[in-house]
Amino acid sequence: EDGYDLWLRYPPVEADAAADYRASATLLVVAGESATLGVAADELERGLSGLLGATPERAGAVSRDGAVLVGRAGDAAVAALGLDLSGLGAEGYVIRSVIMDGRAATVIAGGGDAGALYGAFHFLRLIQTRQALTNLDIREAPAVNLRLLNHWDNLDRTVERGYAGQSLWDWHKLPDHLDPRYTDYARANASIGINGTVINNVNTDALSLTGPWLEKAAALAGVFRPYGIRVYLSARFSAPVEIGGLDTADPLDPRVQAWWRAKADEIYALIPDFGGFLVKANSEGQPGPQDYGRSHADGANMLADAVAPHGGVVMWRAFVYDDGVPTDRAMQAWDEFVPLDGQFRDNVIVQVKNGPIDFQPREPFHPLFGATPETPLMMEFQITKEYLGFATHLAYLGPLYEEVLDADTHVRGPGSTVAEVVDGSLFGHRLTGMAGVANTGSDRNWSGSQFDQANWYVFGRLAWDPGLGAEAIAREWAAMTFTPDPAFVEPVTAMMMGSREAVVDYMTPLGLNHLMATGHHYGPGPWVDDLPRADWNPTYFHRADAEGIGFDRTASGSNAVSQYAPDATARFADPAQIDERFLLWFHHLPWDHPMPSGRPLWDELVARYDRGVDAVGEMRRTWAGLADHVDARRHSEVADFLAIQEDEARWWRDSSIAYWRSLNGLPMPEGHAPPAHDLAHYRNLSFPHAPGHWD
Ligand code: BDP
Repeated sequence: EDGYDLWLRYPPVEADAAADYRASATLLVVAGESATLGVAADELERGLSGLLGATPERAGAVSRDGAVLVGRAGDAAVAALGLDLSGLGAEGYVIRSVIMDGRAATVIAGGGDAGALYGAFHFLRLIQTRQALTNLDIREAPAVNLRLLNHWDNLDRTVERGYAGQSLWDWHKLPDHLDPRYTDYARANASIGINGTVINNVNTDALSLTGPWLEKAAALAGVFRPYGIRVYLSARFSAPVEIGGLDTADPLDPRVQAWWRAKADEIYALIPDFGGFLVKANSEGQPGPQDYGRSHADGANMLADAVAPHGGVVMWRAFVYDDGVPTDRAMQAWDEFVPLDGQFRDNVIVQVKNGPIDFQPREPFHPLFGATPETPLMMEFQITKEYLGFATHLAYLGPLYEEVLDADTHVRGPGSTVAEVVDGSLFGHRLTGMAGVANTGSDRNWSGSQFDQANWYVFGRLAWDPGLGAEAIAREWAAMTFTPDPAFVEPVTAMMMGSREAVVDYMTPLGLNHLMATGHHYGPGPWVDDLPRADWNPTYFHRADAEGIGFDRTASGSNAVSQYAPDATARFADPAQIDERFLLWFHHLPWDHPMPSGRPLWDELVARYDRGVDAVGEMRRTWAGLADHVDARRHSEVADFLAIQEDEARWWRDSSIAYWRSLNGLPMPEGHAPPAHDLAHYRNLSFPHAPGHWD
């Protein structure tokens, strides 16, 4: 057990439960023929034979009690059942206990191919999580259309912000050799409803749009297709110049438009179900329409027109910040995109990070959500933990995703959640989506750590249904990935649910953010103030001095708070009303500001750091106590990583406290130990390639 099998392990169920399950899976009847039904049937065979120790016989009809029938709405055997399959779309499905020809059977009926496959995985999950297979009456359809992984994978096989080895895509051997791992990747994604993958980095190379690279992409698309997964590409805006021989990439120039149309035609000839383009433009030095005095809408629409005849989409990112020092970087996306509302083509969707800065351990929701009634927005979450301790720190991101999706934008009155913006219901949009920046790589365990697999898993499950709840998903994942024994699942679920808050506490408590050291974003660097752009420096974000700490985003400061709807603004703008988790994001406050706990701000801050470190110690103890439930290899890997995490949580705590004290001169609050070393010690630590022992 090295984690390769993810949550699709299918080990034998306990003997006393197996008999009942076997009685409900005696025969496998596939109602029609297609590549997707083929892989659905294969997965059912594989899963059932692993879980139940008996491969169900394949049969042409339900001739015995306990048959499993899998098919699509249009297949005769499914249609004959007269089930209500309306409104499922191609990806929805029902799973029902039925009587067919006098026999008890379970039907897994997809609206289309993908639905049948998703239903098959759901059926297996029922057994994996030890639910009964009797009286089933399940109906599912995805909340959003585009459920995508974004791979920040480069053509040299490095992965930007990837902590799990090299890129999964072995470009060198593509398109001629198809690593079986591509198929397992597709299975894993299909099992959680992910239906698209952007295979190259948003900081992209125009080369990826040249013939040989398109052939490699087409080869991957061929592997993924039966699993209902489409390939998308990040497109470099200046490609017409770099690989097209033009002297401009101006989106209003007819030659540029013609070049992109021809490029789209070329791509679709190779990949008929190509999904479309993802674009990072005019951000962090990337080229874009503004280089020619044009707007994001001009750029997006030009690409949208090129893919529209083929049914493709353009996902245009709103993560923009450019040269010059803004008053408040958190405001730039709203400033640039709100005026463009209503100007985008129907096949453009604007992709917005969950928060206004950049994938911090905690941020308030991005103010664009709810601010563009005429423009569909898709959510961009980061699955890879760029700012949350890479692969070694255990942080289950379900609560982060859930917190953002459940956040109330107030734009159409109370209860106008971010999830309703994203699923299209708030403004009636049909094009909807969620993207997750992937954490996969060539490591045997895919994600760099066993528990980071859960972040891939929860992303997919919440993109399918934002209402599922992070906790239920954690429970499901833990049961499938390790063991469904409640003596394991309950403590592990509790540990996972508290883990992200622990990271927030020891890295960036009370709304602080972006305090990570330069470049790599790993360890603490709250003192860093020497980077060329003001907004790359942690000091820009925390604004601490002798008197106080925090970024004033109210009317007396940058007034970023005014970008939210009035009710949300009122809540955030008042230090007495604001949720203290966002306090220092919006307010600059004196160190003795009284907190809801009754403690002054300084004491509260120190208490949070200690709470974070203690929580990691508790996680270690919990995990140590579960050794009997987990195979030795995975158990010890997790235990090692938790030890690293505890050590580094203390590093974060001690160095941050030492730094704040160098500014405020305050004594340690009673009962809290001073940092182990002085500030100079922490400032002088450096680890050019990888961290070592900091102490
Ligand atoms: C930041 C990353 C950077 C990405 C950028 C983006 O540090 O590597 O290129 O986001 O999303 O979080 O474009």
